[in-house]
Amino acid sequence: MNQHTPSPAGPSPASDVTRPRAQFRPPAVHQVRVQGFFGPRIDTVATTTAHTLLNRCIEAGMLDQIDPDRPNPGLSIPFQAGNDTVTTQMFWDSDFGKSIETAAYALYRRPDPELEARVDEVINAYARLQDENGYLNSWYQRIEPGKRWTNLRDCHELYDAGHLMEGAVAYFHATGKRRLLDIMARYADHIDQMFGPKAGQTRGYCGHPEIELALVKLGRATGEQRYLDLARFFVDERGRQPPHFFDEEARARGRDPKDYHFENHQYTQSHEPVRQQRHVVGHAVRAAYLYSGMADVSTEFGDESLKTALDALWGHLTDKNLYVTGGFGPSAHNEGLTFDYDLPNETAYAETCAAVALVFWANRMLGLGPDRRYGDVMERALYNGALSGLSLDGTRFFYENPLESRGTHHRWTWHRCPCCPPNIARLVASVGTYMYGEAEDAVAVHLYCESEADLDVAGTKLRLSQTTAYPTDGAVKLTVDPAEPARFTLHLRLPDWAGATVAKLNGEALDIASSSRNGYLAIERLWSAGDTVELDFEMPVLRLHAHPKVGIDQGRVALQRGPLVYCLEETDNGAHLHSLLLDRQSAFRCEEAADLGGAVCLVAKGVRETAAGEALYTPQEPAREQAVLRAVPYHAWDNREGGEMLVWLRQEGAR
Ligand code: FUB
Ligand code: ZN
Repeated sequence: MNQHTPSPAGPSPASDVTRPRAQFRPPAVHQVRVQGFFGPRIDTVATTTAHTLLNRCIEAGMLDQIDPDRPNPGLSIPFQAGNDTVTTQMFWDSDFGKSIETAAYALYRRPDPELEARVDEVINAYARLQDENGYLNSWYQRIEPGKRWTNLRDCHELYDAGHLMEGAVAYFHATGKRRLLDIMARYADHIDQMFGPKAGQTRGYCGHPEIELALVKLGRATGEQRYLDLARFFVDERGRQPPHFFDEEARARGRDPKDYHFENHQYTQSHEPVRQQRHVVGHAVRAAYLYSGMADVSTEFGDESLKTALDALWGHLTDKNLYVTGGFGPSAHNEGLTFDYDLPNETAYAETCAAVALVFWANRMLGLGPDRRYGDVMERALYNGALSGLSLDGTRFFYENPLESRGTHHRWTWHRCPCCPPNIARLVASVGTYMYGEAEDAVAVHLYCESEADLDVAGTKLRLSQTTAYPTDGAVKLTVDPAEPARFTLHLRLPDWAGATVAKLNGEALDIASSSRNGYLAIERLWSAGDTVELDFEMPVLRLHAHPKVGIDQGRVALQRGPLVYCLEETDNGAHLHSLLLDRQSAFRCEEAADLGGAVCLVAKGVRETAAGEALYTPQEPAREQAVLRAVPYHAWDNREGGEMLVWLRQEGAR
């Protein structure tokens, strides 16, 4: 299917800033045809999940809420405990936005007139709902009229707008249908009038970032510079004080700003201006959406001051607060961060949306130039903490992604707060776009997967194909086919988990050490059709140790092979997974698991301990017997018989 290009032509550069020399932009979804590991997963989203999302949104009453031709459903979900201003029903528009986006990407994979008709029905309802002045929010138009723009801190109005904008851009590109794009452009115009630094405008921003990155997408799709400027305004304005915008807003509602369940505005990352921020704090999804928007604004406006903050935030997250699965945000209380090295396993919140948002953020950091610090984390979050959110059959979803379960944690079919299902679905359906980056005189391969990409570089069309069984195997053959011979640099990520790596250009060995920059092999040359690069990443099974400050993981290891983190499940290993110890010297055998869609499982030797008796405490050592341990990829857990699960394993035997 063709990408539908917008009119007028793309956005013009901001006039008062210099753009960075090499901006790496992800290709559009349709430019990459994905097979291999992600191929069947995209097919499942296209054939199943895209419909499931719409079914469940509609069953939950969301269409009743947005469609003015249907009876007003009123409040159907009670306000959240401890917060008398928020119900998840307030952000149902965002669930439709993400579901429309998923459907749009699904349509590239597989024409589906029924799916398209269903999306059109939702869009038509939004068209009927939109106010004369462009305003569009089903909660404030139908359930709580008269209160719009009174509580940006809690009530998600701009967040909803952002997700509908993302859906609109994706649906326009996939189908060429402008209706939702035009609706959201009108709404963006309205928001642009409402918010800004001019007299009569509100100098505010949303409690849940999202509008920033969405406006950049809308600006790029429509060519409207004002949307990019508005994105920059929201980024710049955040945390500007005193007085704090949310405090003023609360007072205007007749409320005491201190009457709030989270202190000091860290929850919404508005505790200080974004350029001063160095620590990832507060609600995890909000954080990663904000940083994604900041990275977009940094790329669009060549704003190095944002990059300084983003680099520090990245380091703080990945050095001290990231689960080995790429999930983050350990606490259910704030759905977010607590203190450094606080990475509990069984109670890990690690919301699917947070890992998905981390992929978004990493991908945008890669827009500033290839750097393994970002590419590796993007891969870790994608293959583990994000992908776990979707069952193999595409119909069930995790919200929390603990690294240990006593057998009671399972995917659900729907949730009163269904933010995660359409988030992981839209990510999987568009995963090709995360694999590559295009710049004026360079192309980057961030993720390896059997695929074919149609890119533009150095003034020519380029087809870049990957032949590989990755992540089952670390051998990747890239075929470079420019329409005309062209000089450009091909950047290829060298994953940090790889053992010995061999690289060849047209069959000749390449010296990796002298040709790498920032963890990417950089090959600059005049490329001609049929040139090949072969990479062979050794994929040892790694036993990862956590930093000593992560107390709970001490004396334990997490297994990783290639990008995949592993776990034990009760169905393979019997109950009481904590009684198993991995043999320190054991080799690992890779086995294909037919009951997990052919995933590679790791089999190793170990022992099982058995308690001496029923005593809660005893001086007697437990008895030990030989055992075989079978580990499965973390993302694939809870797809068979339910039971215990464990990522961090004890070890035994001589060092
Ligand atoms: O508030 C909107 C979404 O719902 C958040 O991103 C998730 O954490 C969930 O609370
Ligand atoms: Zn979520």
